[in-house]
Amino acid sequence: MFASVMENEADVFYRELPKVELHAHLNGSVSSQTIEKLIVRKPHLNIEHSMTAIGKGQRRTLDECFQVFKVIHQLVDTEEDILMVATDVIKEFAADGVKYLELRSTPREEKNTGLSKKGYVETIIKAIQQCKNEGEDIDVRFLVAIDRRNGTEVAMETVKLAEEFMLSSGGLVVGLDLSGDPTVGHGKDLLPALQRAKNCGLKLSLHLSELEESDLLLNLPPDRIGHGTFLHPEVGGSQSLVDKVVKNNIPLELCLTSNVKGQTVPSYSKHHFEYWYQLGHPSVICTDDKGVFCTDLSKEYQLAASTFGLSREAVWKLSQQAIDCIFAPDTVKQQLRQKWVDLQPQQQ
Ligand code: 6MZ
Repeated sequence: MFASVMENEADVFYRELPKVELHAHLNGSVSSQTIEKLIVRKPHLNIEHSMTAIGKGQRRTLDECFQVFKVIHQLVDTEEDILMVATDVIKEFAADGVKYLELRSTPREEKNTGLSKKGYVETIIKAIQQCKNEGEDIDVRFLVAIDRRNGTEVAMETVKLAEEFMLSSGGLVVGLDLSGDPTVGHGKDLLPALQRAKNCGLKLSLHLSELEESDLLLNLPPDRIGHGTFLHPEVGGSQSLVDKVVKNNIPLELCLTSNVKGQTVPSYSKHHFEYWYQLGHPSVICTDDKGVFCTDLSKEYQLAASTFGLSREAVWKLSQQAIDCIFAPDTVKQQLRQKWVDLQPQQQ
């Protein structure tokens, strides 16, 4: 047991590497330790660990992945739960060497527990502030997420909520995420909400999947792209989509384990990281759902390095360049760049 845990842990170099995490869904990031605490709080739900995580070597359809989130949502339905989950997740990222984190989550209302969407976001902000006050060495920002399953009206409400918090959170709420089951709804119906978000100064990170929809959404243009699995010609995309991404210099958030376990990419070696990395396009390694997919950011960097033959120097550069893609202002970028300089090993 101990040996297998050791085997799965990333090497020291990757754990000590300072990292930037830009694509992490809160409820997908809940660790097994935190799930354990939630299960103890809610024994009547009869939820077991195997229902909240996809282990080593396992694959699921994307639809099955979305079922897993539903189970976790049952476990996380009060402000108290959200506070615990968010502080645990932030501390775990910090312990993994993440120096800057953009967490994203879909505000939920739970009639049974009196949880409101506003209370949901406030609680996450509280968790971020608590971790800061406790001296955690990590700068955390928040992206309010739209789950496309909830339709256009909710999308617009979510943008208004995000707008409110962007103005009142002292810079902690920096943007908007569009996520959820890509087979539900159409991006064109969400355009007015996304356009409004953009106009009011929220940064946009969009999960791009369907081709026709991607073309439309790229015209906004978004500030970052989540996954971007089907953009390039070799996987059924097109050169014109690639050209739009390159012309607007839109960074990609790439999540290797998530894509392989969720079967949107056939294998690690066929992951589109290679395509974009070879183009020299800004590509940021991320976890997506570290709890559900049983990973962490150190492992993802190590996986990218071993799969695509990256030297340590190249890995260092990759993590450093992620700073250019963050949504926080330039002053934060400067601080992070200095941190990377201070932490750089003398000899690599
Ligand atoms: C699309 C995803 C996702 O918001 O409750 N989510 N959306 N693709 C993915 N790749 C596997 N992983 C997570 O976190 C869970 C929610 O994040 C989105 C889904 O809407 C999911 O319900 P929060 O914190």
